[in-house]
Formats: sequence, structure tokens, C-alpha cells
Amino acid sequence: MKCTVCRGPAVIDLRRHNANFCADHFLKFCRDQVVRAIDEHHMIEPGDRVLVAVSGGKDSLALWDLLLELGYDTEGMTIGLGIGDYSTASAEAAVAFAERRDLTLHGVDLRGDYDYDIPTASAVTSRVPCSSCGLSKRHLIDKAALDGDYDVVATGHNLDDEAAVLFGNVLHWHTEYLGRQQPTLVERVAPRHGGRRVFPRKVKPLVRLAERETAAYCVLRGIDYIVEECPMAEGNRHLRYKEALDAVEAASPGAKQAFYFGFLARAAARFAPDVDGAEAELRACARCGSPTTGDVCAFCRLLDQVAGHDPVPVELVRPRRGRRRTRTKARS
Ligand code: Q46
Ligand code: ZN
Ligand code: ZN
Repeated sequence: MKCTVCRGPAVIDLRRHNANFCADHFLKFCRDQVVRAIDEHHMIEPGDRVLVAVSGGKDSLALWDLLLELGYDTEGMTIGLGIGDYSTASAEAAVAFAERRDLTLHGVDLRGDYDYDIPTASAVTSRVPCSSCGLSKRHLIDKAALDGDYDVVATGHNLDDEAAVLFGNVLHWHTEYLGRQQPTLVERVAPRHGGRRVFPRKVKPLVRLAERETAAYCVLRGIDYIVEECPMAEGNRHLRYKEALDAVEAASPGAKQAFYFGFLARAAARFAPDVDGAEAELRACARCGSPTTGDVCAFCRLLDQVAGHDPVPVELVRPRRGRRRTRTKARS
């Protein structure tokens, strides 16, 4: 197998691009894809301060490395979710990456800072772990970006992630989510917040790279990332959509890319009216001041429900397909 560019020995084949690359040309390919995503979707302007959401997995570490390579002004943020050994190993990978390169990595710890963790939240709310996890991550990253005056938040969502989310949203015709499924979400200001910024700009610079490619990027760059998947992901619908799309991609290379980028080019704008005008509805949460359509934001309502409970070990909350086994004990 030879590199399509230099005819040297290739280390990876990319069927959807009908190309093979040596290590140097593959790394260049990854950088070029990120530059193209940033340019086409107006993700990051020169001089922007970027907050990178770092989990310690291949995508977020590849993202941070690529943004550094491209010369962006970045700092990282990691959130301790309290998911047993997985969270410990994730934090270690993120910290090791930052220390080796002398980078600033901010940390929030759900148990230490807010007196709950994701397994406990899942058990107490009787909902899938990803529900409270996603809500917590969104709230805390937005808050960190606004408090720290960052211009933009960058996350490591890749092509496989975005295609799977799109697939789920189309399957259920979640039109309001389709209207928001963009690689760049522009910042939002709210009239009832004195015209201040209430949501930071959020960008996904890896949307042109597949999961297999971010893993290969990390290996070739010598980046140690946590290989294990989150133990609470099992049963997650998103994973099943990924498996379904993987089967389509295997039979028809390029299908995922055509599905996702075809949606962005030809369909996404049609769903925009479903999200327009939402800013006028946003008021400040009575507890924390975050934007919300009710009196108290979803994060503070979650805290009301789950903070202060005895920790529930991850083993007792591990979901099975379609059903979950949970056990919880409230502190009196
Ligand atoms: S960490 Fe959290 Fe993911 Fe684990 S509980 Fe679900 S959302 S799967 S990216
Ligand atoms: Zn080459
Ligand atoms: Zn709140």
C-alpha cells in the first residue's frame, strides 16, 4: 500500500477518500480537514481565546493538539464526572497531556464542587446516565466559557458522532434539534439579560474527521488517550445509531460523509425557523443566573434532586440494552 501523495509506504487507507497516506501526509490531511472545517463554518477568528472541552479520549486530545499545531490560543477544561475508574483514567490522560506541553487545564469536579456524580444522578432520577451527564457538561462548560471570557468553546465531536446524532434526530423528526445541529453554534445574547452573552459560540472542528482517523492521529502523534469507552454508554441509543451507520459505511464508503454534509448543505437551513426567536424567552435562573425559559434552570433543578445523596457506585447503575438496574439510598 503506497501513499497517494508521495508513493512512500502508507500507514492508513481512507476508503471514503479513495486514498492511502504515509504518516506525514496523514497528519497533514488531518490538519487540512480541520482548517477547512474552521474556515467553512466560521469557527474561530484570529486572536480568539478558545476553551477546549477535554475528556482524555482520542477526540478531545487530538482536537487540542491540532488547534495548538494550527497556532490557536487555547486552554483546556475537564469535568470529573465520578464514573469510577473511567473518570480517574480520563482525568489522568488529560492532565498528562497538558503537563507534557505546559498547557493550562481547568478542572471542575461534580462530587467535590456540587456534591453529586453521574452514577448517583442516574440512580436518583431513574434516567439514563447520559441525560444528567450531558446536561451537566453543557451547563458547566458554558459557565466556564462565560466566566473566563473565552470567545469560543471547542469540542471533539467527530464525523461519526455528528452523523449518528443526525440519524437519531431524523429518525424521530426532532426538528428543533435539526435546526440546531450545526458545526458552529453562534453565541447568543438575550434581551432580558441586558443584551449580554448568555451562550458562548460552540464549535466542532473535527467534523471532517472520522473516529478511526482521530485514533490514528493520536497514535502517530504519540498522544496517550484513554482507550476504554465510558461504562455507562452501553444502552445509549447514540451507539446503536453509530453501529447502524457503520454497517452502511462498510457497504458504501463515503455514505456517512454524504449524509451529514448533504444535510448541512441542503437541508439544515430549512429547520432554522424552529429555533429562531428563542432568545426573547430566556430569563435568568433564580438560583444561578443562567439562561432558562422557566424560573429555575435545568441544572439547578437537577442539583435539587440529586445533590447530597450517598454516592451510588457505577457498577449498580450500569445500563443494559433497553433496561437499567439502579439502586439508590437517599440521605435523611
Ligand atoms: S461520559 Fe457521560 Fe458520555 Fe458516559 S455518561 Fe454518557 S454522556 S457515555 S460522552
Ligand atoms: Zn506520503
Ligand atoms: Zn440555575
